[in-house]
Amino acid sequence: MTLHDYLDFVKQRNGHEPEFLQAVDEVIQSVYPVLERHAEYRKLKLFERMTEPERLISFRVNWIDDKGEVQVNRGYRVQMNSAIGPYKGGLRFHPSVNQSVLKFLAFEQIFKNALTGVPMGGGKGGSDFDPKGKSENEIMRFCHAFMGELARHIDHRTDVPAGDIGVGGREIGYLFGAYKKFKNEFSGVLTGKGIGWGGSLIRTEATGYGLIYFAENMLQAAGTSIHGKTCLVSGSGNVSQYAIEKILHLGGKAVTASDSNGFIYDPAGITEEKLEFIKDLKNNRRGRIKEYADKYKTATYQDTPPGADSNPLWAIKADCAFPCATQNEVGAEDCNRMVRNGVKLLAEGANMPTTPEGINILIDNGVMYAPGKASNAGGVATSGLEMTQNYMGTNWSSGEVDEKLQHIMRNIHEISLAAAKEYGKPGNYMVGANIAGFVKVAKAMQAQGVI
Ligand code: NDP
Ligand code: 2IT
Repeated sequence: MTLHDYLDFVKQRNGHEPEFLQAVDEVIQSVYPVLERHAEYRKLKLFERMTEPERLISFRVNWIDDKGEVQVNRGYRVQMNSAIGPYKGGLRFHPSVNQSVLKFLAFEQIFKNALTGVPMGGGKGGSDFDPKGKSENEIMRFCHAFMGELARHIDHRTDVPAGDIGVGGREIGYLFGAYKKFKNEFSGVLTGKGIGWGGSLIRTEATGYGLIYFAENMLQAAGTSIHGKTCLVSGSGNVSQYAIEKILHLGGKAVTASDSNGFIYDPAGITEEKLEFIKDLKNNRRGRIKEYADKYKTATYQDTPPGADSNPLWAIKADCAFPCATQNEVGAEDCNRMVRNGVKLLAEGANMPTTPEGINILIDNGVMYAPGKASNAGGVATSGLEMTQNYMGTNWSSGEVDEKLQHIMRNIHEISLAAAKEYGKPGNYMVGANIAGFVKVAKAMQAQGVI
């Protein structure tokens, strides 16, 4: 089969799933040379099998809002691949959630989880439920209703969900409570749990911290470091908050944050105090990032019109860029501007935030580029550490978990570079991460037969 044949195979079966096709396209472009070299992988149709979910569950979620009206939402769990461990991946609650979005996320998760070195297969789930503007009771009722169905399909040795957009510590609590009640069982069936009831220290921080550890590895490989660098960060949720925190710890300066309405630019830098304001604003008060500029006069706020081709956040002069909000938030024009402005590194905190055209522009112009499946793997890796602690019935200190996280990110950096070099693309983290993740899963599927 040619590269085109593989793409056609997936297109024919998933024609109406643009995000899924985008994720598959990137991976097949990277791993085609592996398939050329390995007749046994081709014969076993490993790539074709990896693009077909092992199981895709879609279900109705009914709940009653505060006005007493019945609401109907759609819930999903995509159990994509279990060759190297139980299905593992987050739950996303956002109105944009559909089958295509969750299949792209579950597909990415297969390779990301393989890169971590922790035994976890790939999965993802969620709902088109919009948490915005909902009361605390509505959130709780929705989470309980959602788990009412999901509980039949998961187990701590089978499928272990966690958070993603719209699902944080609060939602994990309600989901866990429902699972425990329905199954009459206290187990590590979810990660991102609270400290004191099975959660791991550093899981909350892990994705953002891991992202900056990964970027620091890239910069050190190029003979420099994040110290003194000006950084653009998008989003203001879990990943962004802890990316900004780690940039600060390592002596860099984060100057932006955003949400679905707009972004703030603070040339003076986001300090520890200002970051605490963002955490309180987004995690407790659930307000808009605009309030940051109302409070801190060093900052300006700008609206970002929905559906625009480019975002002026990426036109700000800086050294490093960390998109941490959502898919396809960085387009070709944004990347052209970053190249013109001398941005040296872009590492993805979000999943698939850069469009394929954008990635090509970055790579062709020598910008160091890290794909999310490598650079944001610290979150799921630490979820894996939470699972291990749950299985062992123990709790590690934050120092221990942080050390393991740093080690994992360093290892992902090394194996990605090694795979890129082996396949004639030295320094290409995208190709390297895709190949290293793919080969690990391919070997496991080969060993387990056609099943
Ligand atoms: P949160 O829900 O905590 O925060 C999401 C942030 O992105 C918010 O600031 C939100 O704005 C903004 N956002 C969401 N959707 C859009 C949109 N369509 N357009 C513009 N802004 C948007 O999510 P996380 O921080 O957990 O996740 C962010 C990204 O990181 C996602 O791509 C996720 O898949 C990825 N990721 C998350 C991991 C984790 O451990 N949580 C692990 C690895 C990757 P607003 O405040 O207005 O809603
Ligand atoms: O995209 C991701 O890796 C996550 N949302 C985290 C998944 C997890 O199981 O911790």
